[in-house]
Amino acid sequence: MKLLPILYISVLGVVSGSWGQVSMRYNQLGFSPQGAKWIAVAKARGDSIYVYGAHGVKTGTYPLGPSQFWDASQDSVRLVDLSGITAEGTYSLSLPQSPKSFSLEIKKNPYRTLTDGTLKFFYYQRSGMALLPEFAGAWSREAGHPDTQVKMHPSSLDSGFKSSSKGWYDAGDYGKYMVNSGISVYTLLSLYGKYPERFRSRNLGIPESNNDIPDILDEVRWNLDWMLTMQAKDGGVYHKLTTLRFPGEITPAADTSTRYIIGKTTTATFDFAASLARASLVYRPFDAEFADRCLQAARRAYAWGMANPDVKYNQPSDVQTGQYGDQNTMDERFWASVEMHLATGGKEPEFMRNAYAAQAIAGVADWSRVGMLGYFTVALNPKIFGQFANRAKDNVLRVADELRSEAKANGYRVSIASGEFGWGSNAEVANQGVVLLHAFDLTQDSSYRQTAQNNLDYLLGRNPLGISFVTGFGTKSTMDPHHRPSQSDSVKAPVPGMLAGGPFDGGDDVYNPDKPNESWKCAEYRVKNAPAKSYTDNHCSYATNEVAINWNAPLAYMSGALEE
Ligand code: 9MR
Ligand code: 9MR
Repeated sequence: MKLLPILYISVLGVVSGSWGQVSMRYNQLGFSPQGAKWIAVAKARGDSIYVYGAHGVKTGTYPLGPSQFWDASQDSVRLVDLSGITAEGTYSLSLPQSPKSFSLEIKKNPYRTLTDGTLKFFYYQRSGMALLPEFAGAWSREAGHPDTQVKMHPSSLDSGFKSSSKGWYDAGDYGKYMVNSGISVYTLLSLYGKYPERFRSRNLGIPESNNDIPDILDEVRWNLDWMLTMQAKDGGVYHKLTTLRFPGEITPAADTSTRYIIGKTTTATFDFAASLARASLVYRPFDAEFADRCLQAARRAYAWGMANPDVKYNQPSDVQTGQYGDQNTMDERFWASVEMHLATGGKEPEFMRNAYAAQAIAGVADWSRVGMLGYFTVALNPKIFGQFANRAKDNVLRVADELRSEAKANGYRVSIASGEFGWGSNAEVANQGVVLLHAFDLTQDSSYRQTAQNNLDYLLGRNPLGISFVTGFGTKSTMDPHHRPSQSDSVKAPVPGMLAGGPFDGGDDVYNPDKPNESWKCAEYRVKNAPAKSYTDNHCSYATNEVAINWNAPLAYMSGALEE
């Protein structure tokens, strides 16, 4: 007995000494029986890997592909294709003569729970509601931010107080931001619109689960109800609702500083118009009165946006919360025009005229670039958009083709290029996946779908860090995100189902010895010239480890689309 610990240590020594660096990076949630199964192997010795099935029975030996270097991570990996293995089960993977083994799952619908988990995240972000244990489990908490008496900041051009309750917290902070709400709501509604039958009876375990409306729509409604409160009498839409500065690492209920409605902008107004126009279509079969309200509100917002085409966000000097500032309002105008055209059945030619005067650039979408959302809508609805649908389809395919070739240039098979690692790079990967899935819908060319799957594999483990960036999902996943509810509760595990922002070497959150008063910042974590490795799983890191509604939404879209 006494000898055992010594033996154990010496075995460990062998592992880390000669084999510690070997790693296999792959989707930690596993693969479906018929799906492609690519594993990236780093620091391999030899040219093949061994795969064992149940009871250690050898399934086969699989060859490693050529070594591929990626400038974004400054490392090389070799790919192995296990797609030939189609029987469900848990497999063990190892290299010849290596004591280290890795476990891989093949099962039906491996991403179903991920879809539900990423959607449930929005429930955990609810403002103005207590999260009860029956729905929130260990992450139950008191209500915070009732927002029934929100102060109008002078920048809103209104005065007094307004009730503006419900809505989702944007991210790791407790603000509610209109620009970011627009793309998040739209992405979830378009996921539902694409696969209504998939979501009809899915139970997310939220307070509304027992009503007759699909849970995903109940969840989105929580935020739509808030958005509707943010419209001014003249139709314009306020930019955000936050405190003047970011609160400390406290629970929602403890954050009792005065909240303000701040700014009124063209981008917020068009984003509101676009997403509420879409909501009017999606909710009509369930609640015609609500659908009418959404369309009315969208019309008024749209008219304000056309009459006030260039009101940009200027952060007032007493405000320090997120800006979501955007210098270009044309893509928002385009997107809103397209959604208004669809929502009104193509019967009011003015919307389409305005859309095509707007000249939006087609590129991967994010909160500031929403042109692609409009192109999706046009391309998918040829009956309404006529000749424009083909042009829009060309735009989508052009971007998708670039992504598909980019993905072949690195051994992780991910479509993000080294120059595209910004704040929230994981969301860029997910939004690229959304483009690829639309390209697949428009052509049925399965190579687009496979590239989207590759991006999902990247987020769930086939990346230079070998980590799943989704909390609670995978064998080694993000544990310490910049997310105030997770930081301030007593549960060790973070709220599940959240996508971390991901690798980025901007270093906004890195401690600089010249600024000793910023002692709360992170120790240096960046890897020189390797943005894809510049990540730290520490709550200090809002530039790489925060979570956000506009990052989870495209992940939910990808997971929902790829689950069957
Ligand atoms: O928590 C804030 C996060 O949501 C923002 O993305 C980030 C950048 O604006 O700022 C975070 O808040 C920090 C604040 O700017 C300075 N004090 C420390 C806060 C928490 O790290
Ligand atoms: O997602 C936003 C990113 O594109 C910006 O570079 C960054 C700094 O302005 O802000 C991000 O958005 C944050 C927002 O301003 C406040 N809530 C947290 C968001 C995610 O970090």
